[in-house]
Amino acid sequence: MRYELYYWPSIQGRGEFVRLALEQAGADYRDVARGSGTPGMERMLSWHSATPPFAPPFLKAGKLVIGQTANILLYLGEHHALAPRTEAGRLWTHQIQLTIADLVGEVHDGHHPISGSLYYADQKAAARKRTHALLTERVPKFLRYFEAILHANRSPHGAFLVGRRVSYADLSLFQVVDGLCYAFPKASAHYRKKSPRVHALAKEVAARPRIAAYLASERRIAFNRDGIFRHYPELDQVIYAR
Ligand SMILES: N[C@@H](CCC(=O)N[C@@H](CS)C(=O)NCC(=O)O)C(=O)O
Repeated sequence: MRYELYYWPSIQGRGEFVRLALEQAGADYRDVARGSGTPGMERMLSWHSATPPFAPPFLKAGKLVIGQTANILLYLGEHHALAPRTEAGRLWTHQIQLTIADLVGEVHDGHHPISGSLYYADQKAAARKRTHALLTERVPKFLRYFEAILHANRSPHGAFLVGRRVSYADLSLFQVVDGLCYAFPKASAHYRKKSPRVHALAKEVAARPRIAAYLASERRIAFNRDGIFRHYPELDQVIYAR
């Protein structure tokens, strides 16, 4: 089956979490809007079907149309061995993914604290305050949490978030680390020291053959100022170890 991924064609955004899972799975997929623009996606977002997605990304898998990033990954995890088979393992992986989604939302709100429909330039003062809290309190707390999970799950075979094999949650954590490094290079220098397991996992994911090939390909859209992880030098802060 050839999947159809529907997402904005010029940003990594939330679609990237799905792209990484599809790439690691070696799945056959079409990134629809990158090939033929957004009209097809917008048609499906007119909410005329009985089970419409609210927003992109969404994935067409045969007759299924699956929305919400974490929900798409729940599906792909099950169908491509990117999550454990047990109920407890599947739910745990999903739980981690939902936590990553919370972090992603907070990163977005750093540069758009008042509204996504206003320009960054129109909410700069609030963005500065929000990003200060994001970088000094929230990101460190999330990273401490992932660090604790990796510590608890360590094994001689390496350290994944769940079980003994790579899961979609590991791919997503890589994406978060890569995004943070791009958006906040100064703060990330501190995070690298404080969360070595998280950063080692991100490095391991980036080096996996299918992911490395994807990252080097034209399919990987470069980070930019339209996505979730944005580099505004005035928001990046040097954080001193506590
Ligand atoms: N919770 C959803 C959020 C989806 C979302 O916010 N999509 C963005 C792009 S990353 C969008 O286009 N939203 C349009 C809107 O919310 O009106 C998910 O994780 O997939």
